[in-house]
Amino acid sequence: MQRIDEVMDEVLKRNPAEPEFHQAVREVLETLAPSIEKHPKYQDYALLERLVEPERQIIFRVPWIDDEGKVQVNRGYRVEFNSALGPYKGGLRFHKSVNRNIIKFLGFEQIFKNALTNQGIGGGKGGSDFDPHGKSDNEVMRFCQSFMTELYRHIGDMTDVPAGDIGVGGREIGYLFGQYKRLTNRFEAGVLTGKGLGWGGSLVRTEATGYGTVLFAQSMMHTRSERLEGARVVISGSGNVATYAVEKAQQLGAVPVTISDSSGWVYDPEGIDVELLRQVKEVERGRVSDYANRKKGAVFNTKGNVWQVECDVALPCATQNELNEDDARTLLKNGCKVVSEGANMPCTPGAIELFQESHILYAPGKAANAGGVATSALEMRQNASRAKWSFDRAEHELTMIMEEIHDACLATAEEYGQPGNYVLGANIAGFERVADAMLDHGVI
Ligand code: NDP
Ligand code: 2IT
Repeated sequence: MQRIDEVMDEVLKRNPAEPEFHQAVREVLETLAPSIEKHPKYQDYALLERLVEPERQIIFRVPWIDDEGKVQVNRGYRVEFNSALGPYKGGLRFHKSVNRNIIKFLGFEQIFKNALTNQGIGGGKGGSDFDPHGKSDNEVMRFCQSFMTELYRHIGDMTDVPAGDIGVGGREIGYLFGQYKRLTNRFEAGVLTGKGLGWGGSLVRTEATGYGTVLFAQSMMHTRSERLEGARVVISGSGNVATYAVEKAQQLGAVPVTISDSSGWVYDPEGIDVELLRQVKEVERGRVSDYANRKKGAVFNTKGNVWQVECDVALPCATQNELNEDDARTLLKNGCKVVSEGANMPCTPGAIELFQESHILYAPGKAANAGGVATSALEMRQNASRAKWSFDRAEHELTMIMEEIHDACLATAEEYGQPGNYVLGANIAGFERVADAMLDHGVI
């Protein structure tokens, strides 16, 4: 569609050298044509041009002192992309690969994901090129305090509510919250999510992304009268999302047989031991090779990747572009029938094309991993009412939200004549909610 091509050309021109951002925008724009044709209002008021332009981008210096007394300098980011549906909401990523391009791609995805949750949250993302690997607790604390010393002036429970992502978990949220509280002299619980359970956190937030990704896979399988029970599941990553994808898959009777990190991957044919995984990763901050050393029958590999293991279900839960066209071909050859993305944009465009051509069940991250941010919104609800829900209540709400997202994607795909196309369904369902709000608000 010419209108969409023009917007994409402009994005390429105005955002040079930002390949992941281009990829994320292209993946959304190229599915929107049927919606825009049906609703000409979406061509008015430069709606699309405004959608691809962040409302605000903040970049700042983060100086901190390491354990040797040496001054280190990192760069901090917060991209406040779209607030049509609510305060900006999205995680913070601490990883050496972080730059403006990465934060913009994640922030753009977050707009549509958050719209799909129906929880009244806008889209944003932030982070830093700080690498937490090998840093002491004190170094992480000093970094977080310095990061928040700039970030605090841009966030707030009605403005922008960060949370975790790669490299940011409970420990980092604790240090960030402490510094925010100290700088503002306010116990403003709703300013961050993923908080500790003793000071405003929600039960199930830790588990929510991984649980949701598996629940989404299960909902997709039910549309074909297939069952997760007894399925062999291949999972990448070994962090927050992967760990709780393993746990939920096991609870539902499936057998997850792999985990990975940036140094290699583990094949554990009897099924991953989630308690040992949590001990190695969450308590000891170790590597998947440490897991393999302690688990009988588990093998650590540095060649190849998890996608070469025969499976029924694949759950990429590590990082962007971690599953390419060759991997997709291998998965299909081995009989994989379901792919549900726990990570953000883990499958390359070539891989997605293969999944769609072969008509397996494929769910994009903005739908399948929305359980994390949805449960962050549940945390905000509890903070606003000073309530504390039980695990069962929070998990029940998460399950309902995941079902609603699944059904919205399916119904939208159906409405636009492409039944079973979860990519089109997720993009258009999210887009229309954001676009309608933007039109209501006028040109801002
Ligand atoms: P964690 O930091 O807890 O874990 C990340 C895992 O992915 C680690 O095992 C890490 O290995 C691996 N990994 C990261 N980068 C790379 C890389 N470049 N190559 C190979 N492996 C890599 O992060 P999360 O589990 O929270 O996040 C995983 C994915 O899920 C990300 O895409 C994130 O954006 C997405 N996500 C997270 C949500 C959340 O609530 N946490 C919500 C929705 C999506 P290593 O330690 O070796 O780097
Ligand atoms: O990518 C994501 O959705 C997240 N990292 C979670 C964001 C959040 O605000 O909970």
